[in-house]
Amino acid sequence: MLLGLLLSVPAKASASPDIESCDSEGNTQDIFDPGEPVYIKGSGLYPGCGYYVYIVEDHEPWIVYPFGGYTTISVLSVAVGPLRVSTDASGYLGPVLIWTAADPGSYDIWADFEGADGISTHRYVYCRDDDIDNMDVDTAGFFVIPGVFFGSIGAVTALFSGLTIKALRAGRRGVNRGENS
Ligand SMILES: [Ca+2]
Ligand SMILES: [Ca+2]
Repeated sequence: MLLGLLLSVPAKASASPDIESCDSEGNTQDIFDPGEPVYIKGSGLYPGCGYYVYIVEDHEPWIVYPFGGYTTISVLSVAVGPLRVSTDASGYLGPVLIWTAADPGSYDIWADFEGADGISTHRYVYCRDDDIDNMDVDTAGFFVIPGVFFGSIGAVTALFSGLTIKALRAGRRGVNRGENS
């Protein structure tokens, strides 16, 4: 009975396929420094199959075929790809290097299913056989921003704090002098 149920499940290894931006060791990472390498990992995908991976500028909304206005490659701004990747026999993917040096911006990742014998697919069309990395940092799958940007804000804040403290100290000294005279 249990075996029958197991055999009847669809080809995908998991009910919730997932691809994710990550580091070289497969740890999920959604914020990168410019120039940092971006990797992809996946689970619950079609086992032993190929996907064409694209990094695209953050897109909204992703509309799955065959709903009206469904998302195709023509409305996407491709930053990297396609890069053909393969899943293992259990439907896992990567970590695979997909971008050697990231540029600043907000991005989604699209894994466009290549198709397999007996499975219909739609290349260049976002359909149910595909998967996306989306909505992790606001509406984007990942975000690339210079760490030094935050560093500068911190430095400016520290500078102003220092000036404020100096002014307060000077004021206090003035008060003290006034008291002393
Ligand atoms: Ca998005
Ligand atoms: Ca992500």
